[in-house]
Amino acid sequence: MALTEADLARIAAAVDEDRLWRMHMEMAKFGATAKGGVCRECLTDEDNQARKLLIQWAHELRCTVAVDAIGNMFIRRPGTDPDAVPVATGSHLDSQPTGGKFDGAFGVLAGIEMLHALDAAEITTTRPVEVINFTNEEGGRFQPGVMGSQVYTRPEELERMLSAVGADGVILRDALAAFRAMAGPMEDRALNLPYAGFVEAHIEQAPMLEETGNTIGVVTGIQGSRKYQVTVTGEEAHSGTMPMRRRKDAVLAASTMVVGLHRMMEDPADLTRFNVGRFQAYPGAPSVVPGQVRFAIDFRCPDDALREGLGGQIAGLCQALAGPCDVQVDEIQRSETTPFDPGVMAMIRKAASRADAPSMDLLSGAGHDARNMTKLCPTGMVFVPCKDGVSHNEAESATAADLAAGARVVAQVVAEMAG
Ligand code: HGY
Ligand code: MN
Ligand code: MN
Repeated sequence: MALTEADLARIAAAVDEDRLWRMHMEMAKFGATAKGGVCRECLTDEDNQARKLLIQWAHELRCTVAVDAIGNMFIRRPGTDPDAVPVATGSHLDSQPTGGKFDGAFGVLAGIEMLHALDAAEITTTRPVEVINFTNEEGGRFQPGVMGSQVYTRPEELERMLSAVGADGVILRDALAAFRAMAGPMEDRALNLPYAGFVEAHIEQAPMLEETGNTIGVVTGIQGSRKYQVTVTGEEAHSGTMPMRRRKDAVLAASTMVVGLHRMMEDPADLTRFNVGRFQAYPGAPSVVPGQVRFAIDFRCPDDALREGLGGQIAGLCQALAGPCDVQVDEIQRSETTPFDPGVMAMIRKAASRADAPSMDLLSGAGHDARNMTKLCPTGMVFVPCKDGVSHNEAESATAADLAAGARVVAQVVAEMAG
């Protein structure tokens, strides 16, 4: 049954800014850093504690919690039709190693606040409503990122992802088993079950909303990206004795590649975003000529042709700059620029105006689980401002009022889709 305008307004009014803020501060205790951020990498003790609190909150709301084979968590509020395909919102509780309190957590907690608001407004939906906490969105400890939604929507990827080895040497499969043992018995959820709609709330992670004085970003899509792992192999040697001309120095070769790649990626239109955020030299001793370097490339660009063209030159340029070393370039993730559903975008715009929140359309430079969910159902995203556009940084900051505005929009859109 369709909800009325009055129902949607009641849901928006029932979103409690203080409760939502308190939940953020509670979650931010898990992995809290001295600089005010969080270090809560996927399936670490800190992430598992955050997951446990989420389970507790779900049970307090009389919702069920299910877990799938990659550890995604599904908190379900039943609808009147148990056979109806559900509608979901959600994001991720894991963080970057020097992350903030809001990237990811907001999307999950906005979902929990939505469940509170539906209860407070005494709304019964036809479809079940779910809040999802996706596993390993950030891709810091285990690569690649947005792993949970990738496996959920492409189950054939499960075995490869379960075998991912963390930066600390732990295998994801074992980390997941530790979480399951710690969390106790939970219902199992199959991968790739359908949804009738998905909407994800997130901080913008860029300064457009703040600069333009808007509270809600209606996200039109997510720019495409390509991620690579590069392994440069030279030969270890004594740094005081081996003549320079005879060395196979993997750091020298890899640094030359990084500089060359940055030059190649320079783009007058400023569309490309290129980053080498991890660069590890082995054995990592001052007196040993480094025998191996592994570095990670994160390359993004909204223009599909430009991204394909430049991405296609990465391996060749690395080969050309390898000098006496060998180089192997593995592409570990590739996404096209993905548009969101115009119908969901229209619902977000209307919900923002019902909540008296000024909105604008924008494209997401960051990747999100919502991108993978577009394979399953009509999908959209809601952005709220973050201070100075700063994210992936312990200084990340957002206001309680803006977070509540985002939660009001998500609650209405999910309720509208759930009928
Ligand atoms: O890297 C990203 O775009 C996101 O934060 N996972
Ligand atoms: Mn995020
Ligand atoms: Mn992030």
